[in-house]
Amino acid sequence: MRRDDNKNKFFVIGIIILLIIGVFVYIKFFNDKSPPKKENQPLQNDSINNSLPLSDNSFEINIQSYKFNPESLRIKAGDTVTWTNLDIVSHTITSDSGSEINSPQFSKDETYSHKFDQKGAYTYHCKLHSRMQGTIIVE
Ligand SMILES: [Cu+2]
Repeated sequence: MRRDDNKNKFFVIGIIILLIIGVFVYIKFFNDKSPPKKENQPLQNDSINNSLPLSDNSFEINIQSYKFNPESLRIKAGDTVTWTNLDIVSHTITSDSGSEINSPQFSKDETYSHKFDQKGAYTYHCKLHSRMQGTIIVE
């Protein structure tokens, strides 16, 4: 009777130890196998370089990774420039002079357009990120 009790005890303890080891091995295996966490960002495989004019009097500048692309653009008086924000954060297009260009904050996939009627060199920046700088030269 007593011998059987001990046998059962060891049997149960053995099962518990095996279960603990099993769970431990399973967790380790599962963690190693789990793929790296995905960022909550859509993939952007179609990174088109849009520095080409859209038409004769319309140009596009992409904002990506806190940079204007192209940073410097040469256009003619009467041309329109459209900035497209590809970053997940908002940006602005703001003239260094304080006039000419003064966009509101616009967020991902939103655009801002401005028509340049006067010749000149227009330097601009992002109000939220002062290191973002660009130039539009209107001839
Ligand atoms: Cu910005």
